[in-house]
This record gives sequence, C-alpha cells and structure tokens, in this order.
Amino acid sequence: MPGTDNNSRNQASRELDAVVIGAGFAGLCALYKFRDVMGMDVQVYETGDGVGGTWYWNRYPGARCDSESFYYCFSFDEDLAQEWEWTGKYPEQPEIERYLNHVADRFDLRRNIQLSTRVTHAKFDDATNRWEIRTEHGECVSARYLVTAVGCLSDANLPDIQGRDSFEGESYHTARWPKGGVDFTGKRVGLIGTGSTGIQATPVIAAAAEHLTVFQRTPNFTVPARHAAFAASDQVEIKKNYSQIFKRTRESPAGFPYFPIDRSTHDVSPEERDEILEGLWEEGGFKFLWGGFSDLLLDPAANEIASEFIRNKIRGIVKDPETAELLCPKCHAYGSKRPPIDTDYYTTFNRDNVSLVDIKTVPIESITPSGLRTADAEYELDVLVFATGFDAMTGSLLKIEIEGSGGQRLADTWAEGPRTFLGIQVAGFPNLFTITGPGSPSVLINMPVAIEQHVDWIADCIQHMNETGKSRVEATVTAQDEWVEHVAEVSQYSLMGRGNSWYVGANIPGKPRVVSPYTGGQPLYRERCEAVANAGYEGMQFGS
Ligand code: NA7
Repeated sequence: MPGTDNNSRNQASRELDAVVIGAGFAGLCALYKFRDVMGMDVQVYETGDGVGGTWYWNRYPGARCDSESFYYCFSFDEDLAQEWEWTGKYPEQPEIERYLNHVADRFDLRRNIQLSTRVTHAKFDDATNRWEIRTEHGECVSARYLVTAVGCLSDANLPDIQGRDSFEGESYHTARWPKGGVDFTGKRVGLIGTGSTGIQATPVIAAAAEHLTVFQRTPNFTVPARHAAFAASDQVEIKKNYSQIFKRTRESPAGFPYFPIDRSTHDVSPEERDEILEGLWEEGGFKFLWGGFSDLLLDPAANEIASEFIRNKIRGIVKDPETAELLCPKCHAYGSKRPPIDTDYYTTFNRDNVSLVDIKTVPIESITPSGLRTADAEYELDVLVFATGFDAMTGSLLKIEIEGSGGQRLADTWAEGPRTFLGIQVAGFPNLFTITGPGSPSVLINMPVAIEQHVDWIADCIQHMNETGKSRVEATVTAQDEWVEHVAEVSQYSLMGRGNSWYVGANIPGKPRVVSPYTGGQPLYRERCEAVANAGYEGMQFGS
C-alpha cells in the first residue's frame, strides 16, 4: 500500500466477509442484504457523521427529490413500505434523511456502520484473494469482498475560479451545506450554476435574500414539479397498490411506474401533439421526460418540438423578454443534460430582487474579496453559493486509492475513462463490486430501483461462489471490452450522451469524455444481467 511500509500498520485488525463503502441508499441496502439475508459479516464505513449519503450532504435550501416519494424508496421489505408515511409527492431532503435513518434503526443497521470514517486505501492481495482496507484513522481490516456504495454524485465540484479563496464573505458549495442552514436575510447573494441544484435553490434563496444574482453559464430546460401534499386517501391508494407500483418500476425504461406513450411525435397531428405536451407540462415532473413521446430522446427533430414547447413556456412566464431569452436553452437538446424539475424557478426571475447574469457571453474573470468580477461588471456579494455540481460517476471512486490484482491502480486503469463489466465489476480488480458504477444505467433510472437490482445481483453472485467453493471473481477483459463497446454503441442512438454534461464528464476540466451511464434503458440492462447470471456468470472468471 503506497506510503505504508510499516508492517504493523498493515496488519488487519479484523477479518470480514465484506466492506461496504458508503451509508446512503446503496450502502444501507447492501448491508441489510449481505448481513441479514446472506448472514455475512459486514462493516460499512461512511465519511459523514450520519447515514443518508446524497441526502445527508445535500441539505441546501430547496433540496428535494425529483422522483416521487412513494417509489423513491426501498421495495425490499413490504412492511417498511406499508408503515412509512410520505407527506407528499416530492420529498424534501430532511424527509428522505429521516426515512433513511428510520431504515437504519428499523433493521438495526447502525451496529455495523462506522460514521465519520473515510476509506482511503483498498489493496487486493492475490495470495489470499482478500481486500485490505484502510481508513483515514489508520484502521486496517481485511475483507473477501469490497463493495462500493459511494454514490454517483458525491464528489463536489468546486471550480478553480481565479481568486476563489480570497472571498471574504460566506461561501458554500450546495453539497456541503452547513447543518444549521444559512440565514440570507438582508444579504446580497451570488449563485453560480443552473443545474438541478441551482434551479431548486434559486426560488428559496430569492425569497429570503435582499438580492440574488444568478450566474448562468448554460440555461437549462426545467419542467414544473407540481409538488402537493398527500391526502390520507392518496396514502391508502398507494399502499393498496404497492406491489404493482414496484413491479412497474422494475419493468419500465427509467425505473418509474410509467412508460412512454406508444406513439412518436410525428404520429400525431400538431394539435394533438401540443395537447399531449400541455398535459404532460400540467401534470409536471419527470413524466415530461419519461412518460411522453417514444422518440423524445432518440430523434433530434422530435426533441426540438418538445424543446421549443418548453422555450415558449419560459417566454410566457418570464416577463422581461431579454431575461426570458437568456433562460431559453438553444445549444442542447432537452434531456441531453440531466433535466431538472422545479418549483417556481422561472417565475422567480419576475421578482425585483433577482437578476440573471449570462457568464457564457461574459465569463467570470475572478472572485474578489468583496464579490465577483466579470469582464464588464463587479458584483458586491455577502454570500457566494456554488451550485456547481460534482465530479460525477467516477470522482468518489477514484478518490479512494484502489489497487487491484498485481498492484494495478484503478486511477491508472481508468485514465482514459471508466471501463467496467455491466458497471458492477472491473477486470483486474477481483472481488470488487461497484453499486451503480459507470457503465450501468445508474443515474438514468430511479436510483433506489437501480441500487436494489445491483445489490440483488451481487448477492446472487456471492451465493454462487459460496455454493461452488470459489473465493475470487473478476470480469474477463474480453467481456469488459465487449460491454464497454456496447455502452458506447447504444449511446450513439440516444441524445442523452450528446450534451456537455456530467453524463459525459464535460463539466470537469481535463476529464476524458465518455458517456458513463448506460443509455440502453432498464429492461435491456436487466435482461443482460440476468443472462450473464443464468449462464453461470458468463464473462466472469472464478478462482479459489
Ligand atoms: P450540475 O447539473 O452539474 O450543474 C452544475 C451547474 O454549475 C451547471 O449549470 C454548470 O454549468 C455550472 N458550472 C459548473 N462549473 C462552473 C464554472 N466553472 N463556472 C460557471 N458555472 C459552472 O450539478 P447539480 O448539482 O445542479 O446537479 C447534479 C445532479 O444532482 C442533478 O443532475 C441531479 O441528478 C441531482 P454548465 O452547464 O456546465 O455550463
């Protein structure tokens, strides 16, 4: 292990079946499955001082899930689903954090979770077929399996803007928001970034601040969430239908309990088309993306019709025509960057205390002690909010020094972009499983659904090894190459990989441009995973 040549420090203090890194949705699910269902000896390490992962860190104003509460949750335990009461359509961060804490307590998971502990190194030992895992506190344990549950969007991206650290006011990244919150009263606030996060935070900050200036590099298409509290009858209806709802989430292209309509944009008259788009806009949420015309993400002409529909909505909502035009995305297709859904985003630009600055045309020159400077203006600020996203998909994995068979480093192996088999295994890194890793649908489907499928698949693979007396498994290079090629090939058919987005690593300077999530949809992906397992884990090699 690099930098640790002291033998006594390398001595593992515990021998475990599995180490799981992360205690968000994925880590909790994995711990429950491996420990309580499979009877394994498992230790979870979590950097935060609480469970929740994404929903522990992202406590910025307005943080809310874009998937509806009643299916953005675990399906593995019927009683859990029946007993938990979601308060409304789209849960806010505190509600999801409460839910995940409830899960941790309900299944007595905390006794195997060590909080405030970052895993820094993991090294595979070819002689023992075990991982040696080291934490920031110098602990060292040995485990047969290393399972990463680090999240796809967890390595916060704080851009290297000149003078960034010279700012003398308060500054925050949305994914590292203080637990006590931030008081914006009477303050001049600058917000950089108009992704999902910036779009959720803008209306809430605007309502509290003296003035909010939004610095926009790329305008974004957003559709209203239409959040509403649940009535008691909604709860009853959902609970009555839970098994059907969960079944549909496993069958649909994106892990939601609905499907695209059975027609393409060009199959219908312009009048009918507008009526359908209007209905989706009124209903709100991700249905506009995943429950509309079947060719939305495949055909640029069909996409442009939906894109123009949204632009016209923006023009109708935002009173100042110049601001409205600035808010209209014109350089990317709807869905080619992860589309947000919002509550009152566009109307916020009708407020007197909100202004929009186009930093695409006139870029930020520097952050100064008193604010921010562009080529043509100075902005005096008391608070600076970075809603600038994440080094997505690979950032958190590569922050851990992972050494596989023969001492090869994951960071070197992925220097040209991530290479995986099914997004779950990496050739040369035996007994490593990456939950919702790059090359799996992950962020393109409802995450708890993606997570449960991966955890079940990994558990079945381990079960297979137990039954056949194997202690080592890894993807073959051939199978991995074929999968990587397939992921790249299907991405050619989808508009999702064509924007300058974090889907392709375009938001991080110098990051190789690779379409990381699998764009082929959930059914095709699941079919492939099942076929691999049914063929005795074809494409994977086992050893003892
Ligand atoms: P995103 O979607 O990556 O958005 C980040 C925003 O920050 C986006 O508007 C970026 O502009 C902007 N950005 C990033 N770096 C800079 C610099 N250096 N200068 C100016 N503007 C910058 O992150 P979010 O947190 O909003 O959302 C992440 C995911 O969380 C979301 O998709 C959901 O899955 C939940 P750009 O578009 O790159 O021009």
